[in-house]
Amino acid sequence: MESIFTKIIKGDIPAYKVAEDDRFLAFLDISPLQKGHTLVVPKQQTDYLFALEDTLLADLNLFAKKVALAIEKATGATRVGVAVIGFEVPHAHIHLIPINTMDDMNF
Ligand code: DGP
Repeated sequence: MESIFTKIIKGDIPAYKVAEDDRFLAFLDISPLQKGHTLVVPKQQTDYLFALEDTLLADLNLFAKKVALAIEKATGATRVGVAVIGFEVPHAHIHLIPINTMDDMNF
């Protein structure tokens, strides 16, 4: 079954896209913990982040780094926090959350 993120990747449901290439997509989280909270996903549907093949996982992280630096610049945040949760949506993803203090990461 298609995940909600696959539907976003295919353009079947809308999302605010932050960055995209042929293998990865970054878009704003629908329930942001902070302004600029972004999800980075592989276009290939895989349930769990750590089930990704090594090269794809490594490249996803490099893509996430570029997005994180851009978020940092755009929001003026001190840091971009990284979270891997994956309870709600069974499609590998990384949360990038702009933060200024540890309290910003409370969830
Ligand atoms: P988790 O699987 O627990 O890492 O949480 C999934 C995140 O995905 C959660 O922060 C909300 C977000 N999310 C769920 N559905 C949608 C959607 O349709 N659009 C967008 N942009 N984000 C979504």
